[in-house]
Amino acid sequence: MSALSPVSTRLAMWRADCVLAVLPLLVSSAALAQGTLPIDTIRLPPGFTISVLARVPNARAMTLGSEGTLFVGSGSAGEVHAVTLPAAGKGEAVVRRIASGLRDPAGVTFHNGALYVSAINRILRFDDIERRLADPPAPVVVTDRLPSETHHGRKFIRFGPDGKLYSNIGVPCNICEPDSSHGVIVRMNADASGLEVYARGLRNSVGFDWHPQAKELWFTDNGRDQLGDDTPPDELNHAPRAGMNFGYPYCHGGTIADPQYGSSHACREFTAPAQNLGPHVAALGMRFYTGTTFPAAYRNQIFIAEHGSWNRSKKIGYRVTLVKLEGSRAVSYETFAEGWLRGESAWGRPADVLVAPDGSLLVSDDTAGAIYRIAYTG
Ligand SMILES: [Ca+2]
Repeated sequence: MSALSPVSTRLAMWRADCVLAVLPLLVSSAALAQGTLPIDTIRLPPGFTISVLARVPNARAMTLGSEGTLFVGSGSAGEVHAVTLPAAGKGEAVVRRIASGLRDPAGVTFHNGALYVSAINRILRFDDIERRLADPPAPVVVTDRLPSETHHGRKFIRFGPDGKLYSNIGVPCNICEPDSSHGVIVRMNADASGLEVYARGLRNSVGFDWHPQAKELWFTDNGRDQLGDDTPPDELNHAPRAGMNFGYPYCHGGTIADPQYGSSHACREFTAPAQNLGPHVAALGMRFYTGTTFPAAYRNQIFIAEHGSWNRSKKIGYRVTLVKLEGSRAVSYETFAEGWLRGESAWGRPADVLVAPDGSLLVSDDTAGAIYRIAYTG
């Protein structure tokens, strides 16, 4: 994201300051969902099928409520939507807009009946939301003290198995030596007290999840730009404990010294990625597959939404990839779903992945404005 012009900065500030317009609105039903998206051009492994579950404008991060409602954040659209999934995968999803006028509400997570939504420097909480989808409450401001830069300023938020609320805080630059509060993943109590850095040496992580059995954190990190088409890689990292440093801005991909900053710290000082991903693929959301309806080989393996490159002469990414683990070691990195990129033109961009209650894999797309459902039908 480039620096905002003064005019758009004023607009962003105005949007941040204005009273939230919380207007429930039935946006669409699945009857409209298939639309004109060329979904049949998506290529998947044998036995898998993809369909459009719902149309959701600018769909970014996804989370599930305890009663099964899918919540979807957005970027510049400023909206949050609730999707009531069809029972047993049949029938139509119902999409409701439950918040608007927010500043880049890209992150959503659910805890104790409440939906938490990030909005750059703020985290908001919508209490008892699943009982109030048609009449959403005004949000409670959990905190407004996260960093307010818009460059890498969207916050991906999740509650961890320790009950803490985790968020990325990206660096406000392409490459720079950040202060101690940027280039990190932080965690805090649900009321935003007790904030501490969990991991540092990141450029910008827009997706993380915990291994379903080991309960250890894994996260994607987006590599720097302007080092050529094929370097550095994006990263999948493993942070089993607090206090680890993953190398930015000194070392990229475990072995690549940064031309500007690499002389002051060696790569061996840092934790290398568990898996190097494609260069500039923009790895965003990731989830362990915890369902039971995909073949057993997928159980507890990692799906990654690759939003797609801009800083490359030939585009790559625009796909969903799969990293397989043996224990806590990554052993393969392969394409799972592709076809949003046709030549040098992309009709859609995966932003997040989530395992639905029925074991299907949901994929959000902020460009086509869609939630896809990938099912195994054998
Ligand atoms: Ca790194």
